[in-house]
Amino acid sequence: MRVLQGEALWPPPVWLMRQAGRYLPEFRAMRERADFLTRCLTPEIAVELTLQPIRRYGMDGAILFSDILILPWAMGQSLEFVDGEGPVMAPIRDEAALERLDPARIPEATAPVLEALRRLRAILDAPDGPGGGNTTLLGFTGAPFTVACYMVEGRGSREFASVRQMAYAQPELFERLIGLLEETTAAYLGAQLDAGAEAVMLFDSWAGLLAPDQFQKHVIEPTRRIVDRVRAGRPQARIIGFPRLAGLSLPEYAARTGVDVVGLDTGCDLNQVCELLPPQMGVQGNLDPLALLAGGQAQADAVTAIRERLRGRRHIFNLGHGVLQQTPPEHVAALVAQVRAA
Ligand code: 1CP
Repeated sequence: MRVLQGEALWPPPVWLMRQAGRYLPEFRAMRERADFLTRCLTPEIAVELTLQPIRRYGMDGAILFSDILILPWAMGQSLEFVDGEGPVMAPIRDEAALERLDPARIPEATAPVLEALRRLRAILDAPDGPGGGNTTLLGFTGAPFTVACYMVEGRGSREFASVRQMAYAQPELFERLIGLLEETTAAYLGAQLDAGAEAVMLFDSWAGLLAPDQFQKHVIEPTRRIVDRVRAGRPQARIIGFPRLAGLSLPEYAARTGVDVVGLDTGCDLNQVCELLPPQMGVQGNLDPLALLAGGQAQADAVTAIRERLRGRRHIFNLGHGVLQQTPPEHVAALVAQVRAA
């Protein structure tokens, strides 16, 4: 939280994207007891899964156990998590399908998520609880473009060609979808902050698939409007933006969206980042998840390089994308110990 509020800390704080996940045996044990949506929508389970990596590693950030697809699900789009395949939804390809989405359902459908945040905040604020009263509680959503990718495609994809084609071929329909997501995302992030999240993160995992002018229109502009709306009633709201694979559009994203900290993906060259982003801009990242999978000296060298290169900057140590399922949990312990060494 201190880095989000403007301080540069040494050593930097650390948490990891997908820190609650299948690489943890205690997560796999819970997985056998309930399907994915049930885990997201049962406060006891979501709280427990959020806390697992805090208990094990004492991470500085606890990210709510949930998913970016909860929002379209809450508006009535069907969603199923299929083993070995990931999310499957009834794709939205025309006006009629878009019309069937009902944002009025969101508050009731997401009530269990907000309840989980309330409970987590009470647990994490306790000085004798997990995290010792020092762990920042992070809420999140997907950013409009990335959520639209899944809503239109109906499943994961490497290219998300259907959604990118819709942006050119049916611009009105696409812009209505992005507009709907912009509005509902801002409201949902606000509700998460009001329920106890101390900061929120916008995951734009597929932002880098867009051509530059489309990136401007469907990533930067909606993000800026979401940030403005969230802050309208909450000037103190702290927001992390993660425009994955943004490449040369990263400086403009950092300058124009108003996010407090920008997430760096694995491919970001830190020398360029330091040159192109203003010195007061906060950054989060960006260890290669494959280095964490490999462990040993290669991991240690990569951690040292990142830590040292960003020394003196507002930096939150993290990966460049999520923890991979095959990652040995000891590698994460070694990472945290090394990041925290004085
Ligand atoms: O139990 C399981 O096997 C389900 C795997 C899983 C998990 C652990 C999914 C399905 N979602 C999650 C949790 C999750 N998802 C979190 C929780 C907090 C944490 O980080 O520990 C977060 C922040 C997300 C965000 C998310 N979901 C993103 C953005 C980040 C990213 O990875 O790029 C995306 C794209 C999704 C969609 C999604 N949900 C689940 C899967 C397998 C996917 C990806 C599908 C694909 O391949 O495109």
